[in-house]
Amino acid sequence: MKSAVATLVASVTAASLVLPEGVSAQSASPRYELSVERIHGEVYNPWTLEMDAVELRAFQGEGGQGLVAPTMRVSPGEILSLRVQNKLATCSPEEIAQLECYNSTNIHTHGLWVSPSGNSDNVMISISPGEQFEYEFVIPPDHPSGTFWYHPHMHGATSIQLGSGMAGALIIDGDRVPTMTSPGDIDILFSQPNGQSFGEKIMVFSQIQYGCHDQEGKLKAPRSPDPEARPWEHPAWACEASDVGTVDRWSQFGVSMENRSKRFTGINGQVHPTLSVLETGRFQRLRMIHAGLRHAVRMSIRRLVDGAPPLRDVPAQDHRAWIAQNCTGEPIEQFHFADDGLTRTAFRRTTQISMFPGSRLDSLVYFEQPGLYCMVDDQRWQMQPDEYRMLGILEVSGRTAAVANVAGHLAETLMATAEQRITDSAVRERIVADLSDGLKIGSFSWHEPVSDEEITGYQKAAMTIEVHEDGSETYSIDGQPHEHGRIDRLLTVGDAEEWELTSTLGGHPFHIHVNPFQVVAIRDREGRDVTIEGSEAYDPDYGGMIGGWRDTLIVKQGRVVTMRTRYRRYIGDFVMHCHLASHGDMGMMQNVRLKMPGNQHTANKEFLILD
Ligand SMILES: [Cu+2]
Repeated sequence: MKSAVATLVASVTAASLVLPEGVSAQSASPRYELSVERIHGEVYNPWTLEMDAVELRAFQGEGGQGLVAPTMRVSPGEILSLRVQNKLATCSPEEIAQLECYNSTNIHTHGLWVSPSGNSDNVMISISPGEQFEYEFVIPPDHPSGTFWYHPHMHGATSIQLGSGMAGALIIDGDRVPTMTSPGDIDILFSQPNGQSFGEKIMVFSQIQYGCHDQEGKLKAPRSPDPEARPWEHPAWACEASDVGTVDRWSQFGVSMENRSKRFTGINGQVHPTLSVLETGRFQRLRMIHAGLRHAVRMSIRRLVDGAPPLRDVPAQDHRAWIAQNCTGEPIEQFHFADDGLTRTAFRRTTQISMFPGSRLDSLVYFEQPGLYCMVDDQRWQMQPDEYRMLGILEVSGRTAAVANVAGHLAETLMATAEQRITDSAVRERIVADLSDGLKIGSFSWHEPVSDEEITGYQKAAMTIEVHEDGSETYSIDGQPHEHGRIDRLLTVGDAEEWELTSTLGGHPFHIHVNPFQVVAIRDREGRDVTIEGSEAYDPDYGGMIGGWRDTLIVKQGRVVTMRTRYRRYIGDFVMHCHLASHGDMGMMQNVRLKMPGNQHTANKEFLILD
């Protein structure tokens, strides 16, 4: 994998700044530079066991690894400065005429609680080819630490750009110690005083939707001879050795094409990588980011049997059998402690995590035995029965480090760290007592529940697909496809509201910018709670969600999601939308304006829809 250009990242540290006397630079303010350009790379193709050559739009910068964007890190109270240079070509007249022009771009800092205006997290910005833009994201001192991410949010071009793998991790690092009145960062418990910090692995899951075209420009998408074949029953999209796969056409997207392509979910820009940074005898933090387009990631980790044929020697049609034969170890327990970057009030123990596009999930894992482990993806969803896929292999090094009880060992390890790192005895005692009571970590959770008394109003949003008689489809929220300049919801800063989210057809990951929300209830058609493990109505995709805070949530047809959110601090215009990129591009999105109380906001009033 080669990148066309390695761009420089200049890190300006506090030491290099000249400041007036009495003014202290509180800390380093990180500065990053990204260029957006077409790069050449390779993607492993499990159907052919070959590397497919690709030419894709990509974020390039220091620390990037080809088809995944560089990781950015920043701390609360800092300003994240980011220069984005768009080095893509100006669209040709033909591209413009065919409405296939995808070379303008921008940045969304997904999940950050920052201003949606000006040169901050403003998705109304368009950076044209040849232009550069200086972003400044003021991370407030009371911003939670956690796993966030960034990606382009250029309406109409998001599928093409995200479907090229243009996404990277954006980590907020924190070292705030909790007090009796304010929360702290869970990170402090992962950094042991003996210097043995927990390991960390960032995994950016991508679904790169590349296709190869013949001389007439026709996509090489072979069809099954069976005219009744369903999308996943067609052969996978083909690429010959002399082809170069691209993501340049809208026709490569949509539910049918994304299923027909049979592309695999990759990790950090690679399909079926072997990730080899994990060690036995030490807790490891997995920072998982779903930066894909459509398919869920439902990952379990199981020991791979010794002597198994290498995964990369096994063609995709044989993977199911290979997994059944070789990924036979007991699933490794994951101690799930954050959703969408926001620390939960307790660890949740599970052997399979579930993620949909846009969401993040942090967990801790502990390996007792060295060796190779399977990352198995359970894709048994409604349209693809019995499908299991591989995400990749984990290579765990070190000596055997068996413990009698991993959960108990985790509690002890975290308690020992708390004992040493937290000086206030009352705070320390509370944290230790919480940890010993079912691994509770409420002192590290940044959002208080929204009480009934706090609610000032109600909102409803139905993610809607209308299928018309001629077979065409309309994608919208509440029936009106997204339109620039039309403000669909006018909300008031300081309010707290309860929302009801539904879907008329299919499942849609709902995402709203700026303020996260608290999940209050998820019910099925009969009104049954679907989040309780072991109950009849249980849906594992919603396991343990009640009470948790997040910014992205799958809303399935037949489910009613109730959530509550506070509109805090930031005013301005932003969006809420389905995070299946093609649905958002086709109009399943609304413009939201957060205004000051008492401010009637006349701008765009003629477009205002009030409900
Ligand atoms: Cu959708």
